[in-house]
Amino acid sequence: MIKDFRIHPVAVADPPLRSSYGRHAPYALRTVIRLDTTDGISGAAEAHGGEGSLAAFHALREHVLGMDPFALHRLWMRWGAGESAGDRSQTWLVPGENPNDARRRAFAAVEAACLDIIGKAVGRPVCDLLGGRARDAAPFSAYLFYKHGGGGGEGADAREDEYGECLTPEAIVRQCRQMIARYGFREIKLKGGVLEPELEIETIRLLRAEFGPGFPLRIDPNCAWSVETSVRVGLALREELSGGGYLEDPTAGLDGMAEVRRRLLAAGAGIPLASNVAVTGFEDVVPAWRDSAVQIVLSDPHYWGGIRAVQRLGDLCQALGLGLSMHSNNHLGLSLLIMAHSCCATPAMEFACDTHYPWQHEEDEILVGGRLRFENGAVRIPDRPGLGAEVDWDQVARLEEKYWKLPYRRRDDAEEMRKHVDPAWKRILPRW
Ligand code: GKR
Ligand code: MG
Repeated sequence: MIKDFRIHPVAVADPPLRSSYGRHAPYALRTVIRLDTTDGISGAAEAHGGEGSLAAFHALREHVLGMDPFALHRLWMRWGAGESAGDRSQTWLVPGENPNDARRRAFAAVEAACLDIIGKAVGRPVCDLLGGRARDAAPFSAYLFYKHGGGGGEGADAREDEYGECLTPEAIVRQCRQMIARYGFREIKLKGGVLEPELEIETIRLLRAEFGPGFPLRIDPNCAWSVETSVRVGLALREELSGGGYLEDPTAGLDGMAEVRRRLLAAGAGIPLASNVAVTGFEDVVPAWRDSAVQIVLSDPHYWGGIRAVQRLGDLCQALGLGLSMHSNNHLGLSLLIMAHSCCATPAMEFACDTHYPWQHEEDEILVGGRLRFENGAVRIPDRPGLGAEVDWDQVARLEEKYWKLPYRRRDDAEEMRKHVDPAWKRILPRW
């Protein structure tokens, strides 16, 4: 039985990465939770951060205290019944800031912590509890960002800037070389929607010229483009985004995506469209498939409702003939483990998953033993029960102290743009 539920908001240094949402703040916000059972076993999980997540966890707490960690369906039946039916898309709100999926995000973290407990109780890793491993290691992609100079953090807490300013196609190629040399990634994702589309096309072409077709490429402008621009970029990059690559959320909404797909196909370009903006829950999958708006769904064990939700999504995608990949936001090692278990326990996960992990720093890791290691771009499931790592709770306490001292309570990339780049900056969709 669960006798204690601790909720720790934390702040983690983050470099000034750019996307169509704006610019990352010097700190990314996360929440680390801990459940303790009457048998003396504890489980942990990591989730989105800030005050919205915190409120959801505090509301969920009373349902979790006294529960059997095996009784996850019952918990969802009670808690998920209150889920709001409103818009869960990420068109305007970044993942983790939409109140309409706050309940499933909080549930997902409790599920991961309960699976951690169950794994420890029976002495097996989490993915072995869920049907076993489709693969022993989870492959991840090199997630490239245009960025300003700076490594994240502020003042005396500023971090080393490993990648420097990257606001040109050449600088992104350099960033990619560095990242691949360090982590061994075999697939590449570029966060677009930042520079003029012509420059982003050039960036993808330079990446192809440098790394060759053995490294599938994807670009994700988070809806910054009109249907016309999306088609123009798609046609310009029809070679580069084929062969295991994809075009992710070029434009807003399923109707827009469907129109892009129709026009690309009519021009003989079969590059698949992927989405984590328009497709964020099971409710969206059939409409996206029916209208041929999306060919690859990006899962995420955080906001889809947990590791088992990713497995169910994999089955649904397979039945509909859709591909499956995985989305990421800034995160620490505990989330990386949740993502790795989700990938390894889901046979349908055929693309390397996204991860922001290279953008965080050793000083902020909350796992005993430090940062997790990538081998050839993949994270091996640890040979330990549960999620496979011990949390350093003193470090969590230090990061929580920082959270309460700092003014950041939600992710607001537009505000950071106004502070540092252009006082009049507004998110405009489509921008090009
Ligand atoms: O970290 O700026 C970012 C990304 O734009 C992130 O917020 C997105 O959710 O990585 C994400 C995506 O694939 O859309
Ligand atoms: Mg995306």
